[in-house]
Amino acid sequence: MKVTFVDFGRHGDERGMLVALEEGRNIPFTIRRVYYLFDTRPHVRRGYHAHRQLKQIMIAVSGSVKVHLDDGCEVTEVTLDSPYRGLLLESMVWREMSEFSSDCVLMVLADQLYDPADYVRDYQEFCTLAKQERKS
Ligand code: T46
Repeated sequence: MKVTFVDFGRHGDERGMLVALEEGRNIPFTIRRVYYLFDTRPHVRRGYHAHRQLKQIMIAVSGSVKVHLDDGCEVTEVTLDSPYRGLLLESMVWREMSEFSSDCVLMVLADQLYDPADYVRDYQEFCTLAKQERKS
């Protein structure tokens, strides 16, 4: 599966907790964009796409969310519920996010600027491309 959990060091003391995300140290790519999803409505499922090139790390900095993942070979579902655990997604992974808690803030670090042409939104096309990638 082209996804990996990444655990971040926690700097805690009597005042509370702090996590630092640093390019090339605990983030294995150049951070070119950061965005976050919040105030997601109940029962919403979103995503339904893969990326041709983009790599990302998702972190539930607050609350929790389920992520359905499919790399064309394997399908799995994980829960993100920790501000010190990220999920690294390589390119060509189909993702669907669901069961957002009302307090969920899902922060995403990406190695490219926003580019709608990088999205594969048709599942059949994704399966074909993933198969071609495996053969090459
Ligand atoms: C992903 C999951 C986790 C922008 O203008 N700039 C951006 O950088 C992004 C990510 C989105 N947008 C606009 C495009 C849409 O009008 O924001 C709107 C919502 O984006 P989208 O429908 O793509 O949201 P999700 O939740 O389906 O997917 C997003 C990311 O697009 C995607 O890369 O992996 O979050």
